[in-house]
Amino acid sequence: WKRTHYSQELDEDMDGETVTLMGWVHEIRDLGGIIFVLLRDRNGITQITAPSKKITPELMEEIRKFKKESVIAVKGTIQGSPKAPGGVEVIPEEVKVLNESKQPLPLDPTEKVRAEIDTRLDSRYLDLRKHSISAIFKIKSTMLHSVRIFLEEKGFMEVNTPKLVGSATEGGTELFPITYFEREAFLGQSPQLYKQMMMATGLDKVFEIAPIFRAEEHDTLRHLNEVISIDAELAFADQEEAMELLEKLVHHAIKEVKENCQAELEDLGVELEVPELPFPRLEYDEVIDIVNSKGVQLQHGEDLSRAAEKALGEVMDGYYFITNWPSEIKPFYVQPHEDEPEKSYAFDLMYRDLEISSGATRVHQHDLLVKQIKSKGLNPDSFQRYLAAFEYGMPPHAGWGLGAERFTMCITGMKNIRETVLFPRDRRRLTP
Ligand code: AMO
Repeated sequence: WKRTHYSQELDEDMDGETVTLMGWVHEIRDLGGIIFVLLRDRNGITQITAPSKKITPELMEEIRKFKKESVIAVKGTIQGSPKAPGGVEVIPEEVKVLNESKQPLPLDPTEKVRAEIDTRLDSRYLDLRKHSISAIFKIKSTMLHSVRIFLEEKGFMEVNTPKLVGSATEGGTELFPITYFEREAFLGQSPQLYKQMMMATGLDKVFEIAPIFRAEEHDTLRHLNEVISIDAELAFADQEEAMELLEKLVHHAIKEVKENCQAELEDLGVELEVPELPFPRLEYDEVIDIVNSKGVQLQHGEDLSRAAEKALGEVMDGYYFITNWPSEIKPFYVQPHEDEPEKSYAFDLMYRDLEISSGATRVHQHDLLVKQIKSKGLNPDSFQRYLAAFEYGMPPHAGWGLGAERFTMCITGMKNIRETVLFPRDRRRLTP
């Protein structure tokens, strides 16, 4: 037995041809004299039609015993059938149950009975049999692929940095401590320090696509404890170049998804719009005015609250940058303005009310970096090896981190970040 075709490869022009399909029993309808089985495979569904007039009683009995979600192989002849999905049906000649599914099912892949997200995540292998769910991951995969191609074409080299680390990088979010032999260590919150150290190597342009770990305690639709971060760092560059790279990458990835994932977007009912370049740029001070004008309190020097993000999202429809953030709410590695050090060269990329990326021109001057580490209440001694890279020829540089799941949410229209991760990790969930 060898599979010859996927469901989607069958059409009326193949009338009379013999094919072998393999997949799952999506549905079975037994009308006595005729049995209809819907066989579902990676891309589609084919109707297997078994009329007692045309096939042997033994074969009829074998088919009658099929159970929902069992894995089957069907060898048969194609016959044009305008009413069947895809315009064809297959009249079976031989069938084989490759593996029988237990009954009852923990959830119904035909979606006649809708399941809660927790039930779905518990049985993710079954949940993903729905084409409307696997579509999200095909889109995510296309997005990640297009990001890699885009960055490589721009001269970026893909790197891998450690996820077992000795110190914090981002203020604000908590670290996951782990036991590292006789010492304490942490799961990496961001490749920040490593991608910056790469700038001192002469490799100039690097990117990494890898997990980051955040011990965020809150339970929201936008946070997980493990996500994939798309990180880029560019030497001899400032925030303007970093922002331009980021907006072009976002634009390119959306264009690629629109071109290559038509069926998946349709499965999700998404009309994807390719955003126009350049993206609007708002200054932090303007954001305060907008938010306050919507009746939401936001003081200068505060990070955006959820209410502030929502108010902003009502005014700003697509992708946009927020620039000139106060230094006090940005991490130590962000370059302050020379003449007005309370302002920084940091930016966030937003989509409506959702932050999808942060970036900045970095501090490349050793002494200023030490000063900023201290002013954030951190100890420069724990950054010794990182700081050393700034003493022997560190070029000016800039970069950003783009959350792969939040970006996938923007493209697929998902409201819950859990929908965009195969096996999400949140405060309550560590399995499967
Ligand atoms: P930041 O902490 O803003 O910046 O993270 C960058 C982007 O990563 C995503 N992200 C998350 N997504 C879901 N759940 C989380 N818990 C979570 N944490 C982060 C978001 C966010 O915009 N080192 C800097 C980047 C840089 O300056 O290069 C950083 O990590 O989409």
